[in-house]
Amino acid sequence: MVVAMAAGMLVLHPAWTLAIAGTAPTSVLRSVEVDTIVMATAMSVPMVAWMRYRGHGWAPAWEMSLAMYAGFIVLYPLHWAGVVNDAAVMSYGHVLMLGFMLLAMLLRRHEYTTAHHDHHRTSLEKIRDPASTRLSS
Ligand SMILES: [Cu+2]
Repeated sequence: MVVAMAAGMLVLHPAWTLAIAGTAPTSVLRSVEVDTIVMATAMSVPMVAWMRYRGHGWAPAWEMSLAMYAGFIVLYPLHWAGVVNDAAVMSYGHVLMLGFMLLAMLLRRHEYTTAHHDHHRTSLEKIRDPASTRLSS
């Protein structure tokens, strides 16, 4: 999951930087708010795709995306108050993001501790063949 996030960060975010290259330095598109929202989106899109591919439902995928945005958004008030600068919002936001992701995982411990293969199996299959639940990965 983190690999998918990093891939989005390394590919999609630079694409955005390139896209706004022609805008004025004072453009709202260059504000740290827009920049971090784009960053969170760039990291969420491949992450959601990866989670869906691994059999997670939409709800945990949205929660995980929310965690990406939340890390940055909670810093905006501090930024507006002049406590933290643009770079700090971007870097601390990534750290907080991981914290929120951990929280999202703890709230759905079962979802994330069960073998991935298990999401694809029906309850009936698990009842018929409970041993393989632990052995599959
Ligand atoms: Cu990032």
